[in-house]
Amino acid sequence: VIEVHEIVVKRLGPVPIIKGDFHYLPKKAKKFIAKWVSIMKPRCLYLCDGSQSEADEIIQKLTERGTLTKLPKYENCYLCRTDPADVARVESKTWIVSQEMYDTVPHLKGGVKGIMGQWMSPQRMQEQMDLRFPGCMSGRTMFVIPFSMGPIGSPLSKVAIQLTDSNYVLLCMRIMTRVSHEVYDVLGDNDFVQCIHSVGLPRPVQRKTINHWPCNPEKIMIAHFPEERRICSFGSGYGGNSLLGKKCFALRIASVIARDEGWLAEHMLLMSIIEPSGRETFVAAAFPSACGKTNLAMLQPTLPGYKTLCVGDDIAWMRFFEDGSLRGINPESGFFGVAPGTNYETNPNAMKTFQKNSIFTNVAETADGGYYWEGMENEVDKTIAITTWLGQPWRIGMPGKSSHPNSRFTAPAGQCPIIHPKWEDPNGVPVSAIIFGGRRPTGVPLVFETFSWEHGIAVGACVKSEATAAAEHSGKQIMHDPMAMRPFMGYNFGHYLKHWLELNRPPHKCPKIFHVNWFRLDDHGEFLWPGFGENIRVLDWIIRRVHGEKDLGVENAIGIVPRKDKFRLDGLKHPIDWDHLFSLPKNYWLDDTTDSRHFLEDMVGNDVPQVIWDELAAQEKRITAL
Ligand code: SAT
Ligand code: MN
Repeated sequence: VIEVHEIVVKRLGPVPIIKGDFHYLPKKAKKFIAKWVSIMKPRCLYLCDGSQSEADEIIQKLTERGTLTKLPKYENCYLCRTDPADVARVESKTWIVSQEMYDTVPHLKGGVKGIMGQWMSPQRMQEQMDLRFPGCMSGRTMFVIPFSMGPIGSPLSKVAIQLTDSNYVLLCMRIMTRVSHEVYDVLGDNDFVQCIHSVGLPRPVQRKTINHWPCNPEKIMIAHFPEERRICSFGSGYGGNSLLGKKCFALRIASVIARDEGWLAEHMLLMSIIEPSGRETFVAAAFPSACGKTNLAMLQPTLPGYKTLCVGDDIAWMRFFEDGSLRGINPESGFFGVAPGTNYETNPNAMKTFQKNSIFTNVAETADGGYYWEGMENEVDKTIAITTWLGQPWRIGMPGKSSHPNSRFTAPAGQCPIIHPKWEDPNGVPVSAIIFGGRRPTGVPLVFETFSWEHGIAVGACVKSEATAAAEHSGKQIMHDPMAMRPFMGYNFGHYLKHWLELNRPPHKCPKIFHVNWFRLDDHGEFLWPGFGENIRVLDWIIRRVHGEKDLGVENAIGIVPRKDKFRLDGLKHPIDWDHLFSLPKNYWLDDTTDSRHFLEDMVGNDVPQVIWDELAAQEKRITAL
């Protein structure tokens, strides 16, 4: 036991450091840690270095305690069941704090409750913090996690330090981000993003712990301070609430840094498509949570001779370089993917990625020590005994679900069989197309290209999707999710649109923008498009458009759609209803455009840039003329 550095000692007396050497840390890191030790009062400090022995030690502790269950069917894989009250992001308890309200949220008409982010004043937030953080780590170990988003030392990367009292969070952060002592060398005397996380259950506990998963759902609060580059998260141990490198930093805080520095932090996958000729094209695609970004990013093409490679499945940081090209990195180093629906048919590359060194959260377990979830019916012995995510005995065919719909796998990106050799290139990869999309059961064609950068942004601003289980929303309602960023905006969405629009300036070569929808249904409620590996056909059309191949499309009221004879339909297992798949029901689109207009008026108000209104008006005119 070594005693903490004198600044800590002065404030609260000795707090033992059970691992690591405090003296070695940069001054600003020491100060930050000391401050939060004095507020949260942990029993001891554990300075993480990212080594394997560190993971082994934590895993052993968690398996002994019962938080993790080893899945002996695979190598170094574990199952974690959370408290069933802590299973998804909690958007209603997520806040952005800024001095000026309108830096965070748009100007809205009186009485309108906005959905593009929640603002709280620094004063009010301080009151909320004071009700939660003082003493919140009492009796617990505080882990200090130095991490980099993006390859350590890359000009596109950013470093941060997360404090947490959850060892599950530490294990997941080690997969999802680059945890390393080297971060301190990069840091030097510079500032870093400050990430403070507590499960919010000091000892002795006031609330019964379920599944050895401490949390405090009634007091959940995820607060972002973009001006200070700080995140304070309380009460939840789950995913987007607690792995602060992910949505909190890489999207909410980073979107603000990106605005200030002239780049983009987006909720997008990054991948490349290699045609039989060998030509490689990179695309970025933004879909709301749980709409299949991971499946597209790891697509296994059905068209012979095509190959795809994955750079990232959730977040892209992109910047225009001096030669005008847009280049992007995946700031993460792992996948936190939705488990249900994933199988060797829909996403073989994901399945292969998580055969070792992975964590499964809120899935079911088979009697032979494997994972199980909805969608794996054909890949396990159908009679095998299963234990559900709630610990109940269950078998395939019984009522109810084996796994939570937002159950997840957490797996190292480097294990993906089609990970791009350049996925950690400090200069990123060149992005030639941007694709928006969502779950749209009616009206929206399989694919269309927008008419311009400005029209593409307008289309992105009107992205909608069926609600998913990734947050607390329920039911099948269609929700607006502009740019797939609604839950992840760090600043005023109108200013964000302006920022996007202003990027169209010399020498920037703005990529073409497309919209896709794999989820359109026929009159019997069946999907009109097979999706998954067959989506290569859509990507093929997109990249041929990008490279300027002639006569591929026809203009209609919403954009450019494929000419049927120029779209690869050969070899599809089942005939498709092309006319339905691409139809533009006039009344549907009139309603849809009106709905989008109302959404922008109500939720973004005066902050909508005029160019977006112009694009919408032009679209309305084209639809009316149908
Ligand atoms: O829980 S996360 O926010 O990390 C997943 C998602 O909603 O995309
Ligand atoms: Mn996501």
